[in-house]
Amino acid sequence: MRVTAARFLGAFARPGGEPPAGLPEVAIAGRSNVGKSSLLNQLVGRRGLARISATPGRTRQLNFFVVNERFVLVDLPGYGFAVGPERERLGWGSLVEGYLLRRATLRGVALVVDVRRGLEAEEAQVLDFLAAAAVPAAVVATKLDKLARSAARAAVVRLAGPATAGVPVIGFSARSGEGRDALWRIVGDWVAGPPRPPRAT
Ligand SMILES: Nc1nc2c(ncn2[C@@H]2O[C@H](COP(=O)(O)OP(=O)(O)OP(=O)(O)O)[C@@H](O)[C@H]2O)c(=O)[nH]1
Ligand SMILES: [Mg+2]
Repeated sequence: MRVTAARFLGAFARPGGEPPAGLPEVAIAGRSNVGKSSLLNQLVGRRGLARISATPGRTRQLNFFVVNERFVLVDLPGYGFAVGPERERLGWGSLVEGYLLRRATLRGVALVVDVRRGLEAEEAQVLDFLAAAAVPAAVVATKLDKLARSAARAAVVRLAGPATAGVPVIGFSARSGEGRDALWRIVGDWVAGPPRPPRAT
């Protein structure tokens, strides 16, 4: 994908307050501080587009970015930061869950995991949630550059399993750009593909 233009559309923190549904959207999900915003910046090739934070859990809103005036990338707040022990929801709350369930223009979700941590209970929960909501997903194992090449490859291979059945798994590094083309192929297919079927309820 050649990105010729990318612009910030806005940040939205109120359920139902998103911009009007228009262009196809692809959301980037994952736990706090995993590297979602860095991945988005690497994808579009604009270093400072999405804000990178050293403090986990900084992104509290849904941030919308229009790419090539053709589709929208949505940087979601991270989960797993404000989760109290009694909360079985992901700590995302109704804002993100409502968006994922109801956004008619949502075409797919890239679930970002740290290649060194792999899939944990929360990631399995997110994949279940997306499958139940009929949203296509991909698992993107990021920070590949933190491991030696062979260890990184082995860690990505280990992500294949029951939790990721039917879900593409790719390695990525926001630092080196590895995996960028593979992720663009997936995103491009989603964006060019059919819209989400209307919800039954
Ligand atoms: N080495 C390396 N560091 C990375 C990579 N991706 C992200 N980081 C670092 O990880 C930290 C968190 O990155 P962010 O992109 O802000 O993570 P985030 O998931 O958007 O974080 P929140 O929005 O706070 O949930 C930053 O210090 C980044 O520089 C990567 O591929 N390689
Ligand atoms: Mg972020």
